[in-house]
Amino acid sequence: MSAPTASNASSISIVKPSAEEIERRRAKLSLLFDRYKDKFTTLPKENGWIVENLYMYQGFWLMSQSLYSLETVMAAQDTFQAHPNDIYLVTLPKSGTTWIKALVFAIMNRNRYKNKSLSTHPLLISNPHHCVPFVEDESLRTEPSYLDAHSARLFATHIPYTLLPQSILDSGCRLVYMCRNPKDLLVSLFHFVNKVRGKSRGLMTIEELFHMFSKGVSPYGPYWDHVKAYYNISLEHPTRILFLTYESMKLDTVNNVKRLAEFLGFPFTEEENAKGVVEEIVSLCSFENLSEVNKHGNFLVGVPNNIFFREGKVGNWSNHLTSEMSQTLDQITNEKFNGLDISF
Ligand code: PAP
Repeated sequence: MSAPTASNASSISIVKPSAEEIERRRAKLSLLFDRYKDKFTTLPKENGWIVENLYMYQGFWLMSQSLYSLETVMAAQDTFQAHPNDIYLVTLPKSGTTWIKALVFAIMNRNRYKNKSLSTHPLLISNPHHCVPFVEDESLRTEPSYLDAHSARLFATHIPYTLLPQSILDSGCRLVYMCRNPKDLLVSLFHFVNKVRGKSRGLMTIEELFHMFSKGVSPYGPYWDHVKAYYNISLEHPTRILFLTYESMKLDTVNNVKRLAEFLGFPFTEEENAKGVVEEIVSLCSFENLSEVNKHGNFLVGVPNNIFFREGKVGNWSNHLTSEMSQTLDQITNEKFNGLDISF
């Protein structure tokens, strides 16, 4: 069988935004802060993890006054237009967003780069986050991120299922959801949050973050509600939503990449399988390779590219959580996921 659609991914100009573009986006962001500011003065709030506050909006905790925030989610809800052949990669922060972005981008664009020098592949010269835009970011762009809107467009998002822009729900497009063991996710967030906060804003302890996380107060959380909603909908619509875990991806990346490609309509041909194309993609997107490519430079001001690459392992939580913390999180997870076939 051939893979006729592997060249049908929309082209995206994968360049780091210029200083002027960043300035224009910043101006748009402050307009959004202004436009939506009255909408959440009455919402319950808690201390934010990265920025000052998290607000409870339609059942989920979202940051405000930041790039990926209540305001940008509200703007996406108001203006984002999905297309039926779009693909959305959905994750909670620190569930493997960077990895799944790289893998799906590499799967969809494999024919575009196959005859070119490997060193020109976007994943070898830029951060995967520059290759796949966030839905939450889209309203800030001054230029559309996709020129050819008729082909499959690839986006990522952290937005909970019930808060997705209506056009995504209505369009019938495909979604891939990747979740991760909450204990590893929490530890990954702990490191990320403190790197972003830096010493000037005061570091947060794992105890503080554990306490908030267990209560459900975490960016785009409660963790369990986010995961459960996508899991349930993936059972109802298995051809629309593919549910994956970071842990199963780590365990058998090759077969999961094949599964992903099939699901997305970009299956590998027998010839590609025989030539080892799947293994090439897995190696291109490996933690070792991407962390080397992203060793230097900044993704955003104050956010270095290497912040997205730390250990890349399963089970790192055991170096940071006490056995009481681990037991508490296991207990909550067992209760919340009772009857669901989700294991890590
Ligand atoms: P984001 O949601 O802010 O984009 P995300 O990419 O989901 O972050 O999370 C980063 C985690 O994925 C890090 O996990 P750690 O802190 O436990 O180490 C990071 O190391 C891991 N990661 C990044 N790239 C890869 C990869 N290619 N393979 C496996 N894990 C990866």
